[in-house]
Amino acid sequence: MKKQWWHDKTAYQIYPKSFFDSNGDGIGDLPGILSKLDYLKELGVDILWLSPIYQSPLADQGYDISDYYAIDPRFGTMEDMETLIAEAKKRDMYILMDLVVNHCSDEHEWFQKAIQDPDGEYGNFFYIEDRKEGELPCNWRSYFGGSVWEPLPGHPDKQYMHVFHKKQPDLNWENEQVRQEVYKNINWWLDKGLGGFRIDAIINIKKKLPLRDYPSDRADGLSSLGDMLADATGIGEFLGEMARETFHPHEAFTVGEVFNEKDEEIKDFIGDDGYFSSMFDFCETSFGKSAKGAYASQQHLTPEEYKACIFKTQKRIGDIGMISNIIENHDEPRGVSHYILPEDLCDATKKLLGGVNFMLRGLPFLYQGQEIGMENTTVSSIEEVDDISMRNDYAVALEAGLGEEEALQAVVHFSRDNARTPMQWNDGENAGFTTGKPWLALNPNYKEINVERQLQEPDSVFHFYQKLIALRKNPEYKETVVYGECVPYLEEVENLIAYLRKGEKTLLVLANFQKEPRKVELPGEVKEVLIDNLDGAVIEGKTAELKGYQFVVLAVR
Ligand code: TEU
Ligand code: CA
Repeated sequence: MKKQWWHDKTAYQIYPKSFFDSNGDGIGDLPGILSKLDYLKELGVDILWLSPIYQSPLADQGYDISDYYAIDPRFGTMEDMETLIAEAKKRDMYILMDLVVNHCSDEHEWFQKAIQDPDGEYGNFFYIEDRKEGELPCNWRSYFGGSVWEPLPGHPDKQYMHVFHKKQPDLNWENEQVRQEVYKNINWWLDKGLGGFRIDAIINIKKKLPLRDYPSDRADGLSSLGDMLADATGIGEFLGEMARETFHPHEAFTVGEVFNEKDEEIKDFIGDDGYFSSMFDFCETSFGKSAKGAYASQQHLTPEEYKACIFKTQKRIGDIGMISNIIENHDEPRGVSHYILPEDLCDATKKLLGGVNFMLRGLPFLYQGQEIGMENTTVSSIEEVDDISMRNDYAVALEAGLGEEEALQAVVHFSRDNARTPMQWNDGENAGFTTGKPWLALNPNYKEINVERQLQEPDSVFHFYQKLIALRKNPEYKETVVYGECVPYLEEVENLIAYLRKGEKTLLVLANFQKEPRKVELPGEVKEVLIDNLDGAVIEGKTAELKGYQFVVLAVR
């Protein structure tokens, strides 16, 4: 694997709408992010991924872009964005934007022109089919529920495709002109000094054509998109072209939202000359999800299930490239509420989970609030829910025969609002997020869990993450933490997650994922305890005595 400038960095995802509101309108914004740059620097992160801030009707919270060259006024101005890039640079930090080009907004000029003249130039920017209402061109189901087909406004005999919401029409990547427009926009942003992009929903850009039905997997007669996407070969031609024309000449850092890649494709995606620099590991986020819907999906992973997922990915990736590791993002439950069983949830396990994930080989991505251990929120009625995905999950649960309360409880764990509640800065009004009315209700636990308090407490979750990040930058251990091989250790021992990192030095990561203490045989003599979530690890010769939920990183000989 060739070394790259970003390998030793730590990344952090910001969900701008919920990060910090500078002007009291209840919506987080770019000046808000700017005012928190020093906080992020203190934590130690280097790369900041901003979820979309482009002009958008916010039908899917900015993942529906109506102008790729404009900042939505709710988030700020182009000048604010330029200032943020410049101020980040001064602090040796890099800004990533979200590249959302599988689809645009139905309010984008291209789609408006397509509506005016579906047979003209812009009609071919989208997938538009001649078909009467009630007759579907094919039976694909959208990710947010219902058919991917929707009547084209003003044309009762035509329908357009949207694999997400109907306000997110899919762009036709088979059309060379669409691809050139996308590349032009990417280069325009990179020329402004952007560090790179997180690339949204990218596996959807290649459709299996000609259109045809796939076997239906629910009572609605529709088929989920998985089979079609697995059939649609040739995405590499688009991605290779995009990389050559944009990312590679700029040495941009890119991280793809890639699902279901085959083993033999890993090299093409993130190998030395891959389409992207990195991609996220979704092995554990997809674990236990049911084809029937969220209501039938598994709500927590046991330590054994979590362990199996992380090692599966580590083995698949090996030295081919650098995967990006997460415990959560803006689409997922809070990691601490998903990968820790409710009876085990406490500061010690939050640190343990964070530590296990962070020390894996790969680029660690933190999500805002993770550094203080933010948890899933509480919801008492569907009316309180903003997330369009959760609203659909709820409808699917009702259709499956669940009662209203039962349906709510069955899907709320997966609500995307869990990760989108405003950042908890202090224990004051609205957790210090806004002086106005927050766009989404805060998690009521902000009185206990907030940044101000954790900055004061030396053993807080915040300071634990700060130590992990500092270890990744420590000149003595950096090479091993960044490049060292990840070798599972005592893999079959239940509720123990342990692995070695073997580089110039050897590190041993031990996580006792149970409340009972245990003894662990060590592979060598311990030189130093580098990280300890409980302080006071007992090492006697070649044995470590771990307390319940203890997590340690040991330098071993
Ligand atoms: O998500 C893409 C995606 O494929 C889904 O699996 C995602 O988990 C979805 O939220 C299901 O609940 C990306 C973005 O991360 C997401 O926020 C957007 O809604 C989506 O693309 C459309 O742009
Ligand atoms: Ca604001």
